[in-house]
Amino acid sequence: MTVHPSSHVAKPQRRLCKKTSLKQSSKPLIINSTGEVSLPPSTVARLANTENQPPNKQFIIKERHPDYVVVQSAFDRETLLDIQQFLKRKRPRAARMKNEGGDSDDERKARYDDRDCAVSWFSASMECPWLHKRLAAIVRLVGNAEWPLLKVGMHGQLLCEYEQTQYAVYGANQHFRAWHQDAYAQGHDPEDARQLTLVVMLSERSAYTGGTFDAKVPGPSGRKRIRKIDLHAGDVVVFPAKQLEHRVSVVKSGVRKSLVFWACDKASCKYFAGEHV
Ligand SMILES: O=C(O)CCC(=O)C(=O)O
Repeated sequence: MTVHPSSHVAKPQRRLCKKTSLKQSSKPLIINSTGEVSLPPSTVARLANTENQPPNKQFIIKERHPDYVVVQSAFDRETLLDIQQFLKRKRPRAARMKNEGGDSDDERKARYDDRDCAVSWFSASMECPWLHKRLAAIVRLVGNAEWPLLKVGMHGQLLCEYEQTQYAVYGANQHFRAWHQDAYAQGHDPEDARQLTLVVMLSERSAYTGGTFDAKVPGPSGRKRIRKIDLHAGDVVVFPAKQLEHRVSVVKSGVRKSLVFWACDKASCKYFAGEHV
């Protein structure tokens, strides 16, 4: 489990009110007075085109497993470039892990030395609404369709909260090799409200070696076995946060980048029971 540096309250990290041209970038980023990053018109048109498709045609399922689903090219090359542009403003720092030790529920969680990568957190809904919209659509149309863990409102909208989005960067020899779940049904931390996880692969397969996304799934005999999930840039792996044990193996060369997006339900979490609700 990754410890979120702040609470679930989504806050933009910085607010800029001008047109910013990034170094080494051919495309300018348009940042409005509330700090939101606007999309280039070409991306707006592409995304609108996708949203007009019937729900079952919006996303291509590349792999369906009882414990996870892989959405193929949920973000195309152009949109990935727009995401990279947005992320250039972020300054990822060494990730922290939670393990308070003893026999608390945190014993289940990964240890400090089992992870070595850099992360940065941002509110997708506030800083990059088009990205948030696409991720939330995957939660609704893929994740919650597969595992109906989130309540649905009268108009089909999900009654859930979204945690801040994690941007992770793994250089050579870095990893998240600790087997972990993103949340625990018996856990007492705010993160245990996570119900569905989306991991977005940002890097091309040729950009790094190693760094596989591994899942522990039941084998034919019932014993768990390791499955290396093949992720190409733009693919998204979706899974129930309180169910799938997973890890990222050591990156041998190059740089691997990902986003992790969580849809949460406070009612599913002991932390928010009683006085915390
Ligand atoms: O970077 C990834 O592919 C997954 C990261 C992860 O498992 C996590 O942050 O919990």
